[in-house]
Amino acid sequence: MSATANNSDAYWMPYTANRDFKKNPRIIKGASGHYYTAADGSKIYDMFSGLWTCGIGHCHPKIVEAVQKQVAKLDYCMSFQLSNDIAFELAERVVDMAPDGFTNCFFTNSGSESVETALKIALGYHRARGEGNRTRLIGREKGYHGVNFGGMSVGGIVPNRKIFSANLIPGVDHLRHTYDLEKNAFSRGLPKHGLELADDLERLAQLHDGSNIAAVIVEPIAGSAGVLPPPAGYLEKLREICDRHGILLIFDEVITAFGRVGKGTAAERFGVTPDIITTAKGLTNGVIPMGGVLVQQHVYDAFMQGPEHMVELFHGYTYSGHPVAAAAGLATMDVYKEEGIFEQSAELESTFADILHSFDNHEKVIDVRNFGMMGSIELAPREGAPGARGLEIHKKCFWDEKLVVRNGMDALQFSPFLNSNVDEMQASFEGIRRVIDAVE
Ligand code: PXG
Repeated sequence: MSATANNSDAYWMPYTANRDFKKNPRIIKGASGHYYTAADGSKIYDMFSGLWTCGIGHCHPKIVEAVQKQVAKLDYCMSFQLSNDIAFELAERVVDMAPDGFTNCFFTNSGSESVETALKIALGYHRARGEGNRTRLIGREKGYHGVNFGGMSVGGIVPNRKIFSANLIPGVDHLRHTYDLEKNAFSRGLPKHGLELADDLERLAQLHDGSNIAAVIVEPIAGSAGVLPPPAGYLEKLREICDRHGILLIFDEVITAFGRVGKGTAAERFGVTPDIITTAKGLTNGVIPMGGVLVQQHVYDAFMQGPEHMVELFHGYTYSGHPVAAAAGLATMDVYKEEGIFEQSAELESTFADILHSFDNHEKVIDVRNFGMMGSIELAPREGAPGARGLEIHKKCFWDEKLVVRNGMDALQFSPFLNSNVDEMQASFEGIRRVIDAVE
């Protein structure tokens, strides 16, 4: 068969080598717990928990039931000047899970939309406080903040930006990335070197005058770029510089929130409190698309002025706070709590680190990185064909070892279930080792 499962070529797939994929499609038709079911009926162990989304596992009965009930009760209601009961309930629950000081949640439908929303809130915040001159946004090289124009502009992954170069939004600068193979290769947890890279923010504040900068956005741990934990002390230093200049700090926690690093947020784990946190993925365990932007009280309050009949923020989505998504979110929050998912994640992290770092001395491996339940094994690229080895491993893992392994170019990325079974996790990495050994 040359195209997809039903021999159709119509689907233009996202972030996929479409022509290569359609020659021999990898199609999933079901899932349960930690396993997918492939089109041929075989069971496939998911080493990426969806796409960093399904930390609890697939088709959790409690979430499935909540969604089924809600869709029969209230399928949709207008989201502007009207709302549904459970969106309010979910906002409360999410805010409770966030660090102290966070009081409000704005719902979106994806991580990309959460980022756009956060950037707009940052600009609106300063304007509302009489500092409309604060318009400059700072991102970081190798950052991933989704695919919309704002997020792409503050993002720093070159292939994502390349063809849109002339259309990126103006007034954006970037901190240097913190990836340093020479000094930090094979770090366990936070790398030791690179704290001084946070001073890039001070330099930009000197260059533009800090009073013109609205916000800096970083992933506490860069995910898409291949899992880059921050140098020890780096996030604390960013916070300090932001405070000095009145700059808002935004943590993009689309990956790191909801237990991925053993706590509700990476902010809590690192003890560094940003002003705004973007989330998505784990908010509903990936079951229904939904994102949320969490803000501290002072951010919300800045907007709550002027005539009460006026809309305070001219921004929102038709599906903001969608009742079925919110039902999935509420059930997800219940499972996180009832099953102690964040605690399980924290407990598994050192075993996961041991397994990953058993690849440190492999001849094809140039780096191994980990933090929480996030990890990467970076392979040496093949001469003249960067990314080819990574993709071949992804495919061979699927067909020969019945494993889903994500590759970003030659970096294999791992997002194990937060409630992984250690034996299964170990066995899956043995499968990967066989594949790494076997490929050229
Ligand atoms: N911010 C961060 C930090 C993300 O990781 C987004 C924003 C965008 O979310 P949406 O829901 O619009 O896709 C993401 C998404 C990878 C990978 O391989 C990760 C993402 C997307 C694609 C690939 O790690 N994360």
